[in-house]
Amino acid sequence: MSNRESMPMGDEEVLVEDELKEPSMYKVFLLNDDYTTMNFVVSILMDIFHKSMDEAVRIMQEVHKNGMGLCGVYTAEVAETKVDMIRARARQAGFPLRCTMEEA
Ligand code: TYC
Repeated sequence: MSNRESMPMGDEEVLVEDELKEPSMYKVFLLNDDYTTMNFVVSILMDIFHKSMDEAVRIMQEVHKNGMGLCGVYTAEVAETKVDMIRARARQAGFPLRCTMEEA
């Protein structure tokens, strides 16, 4: 995005440019393990990532087969919130389910 034609670059203008930039986006991944049930992972994908049953099963199977799978791409704040929610639900249910986020 270019919003700085003929603008001087004092502190205020730098701030304006930053505010107009697209936010960085983050991929959220689920990681496989041998103990978390498939049903629990599907419910995480439906509840936290708003996937349909078919899509949730597809992503769960991909994680199970390949070790990790992409759940979605979000702004930093949304991605962090989803990661926190997954960890809280896994801890509460007693599953060692892990997840991670990385800049897209
Ligand atoms: N591998 C697990 C099992 O066989 C299922 C599973 C899928 C676990 C995806 C974690 O992120 C995961 N019960």
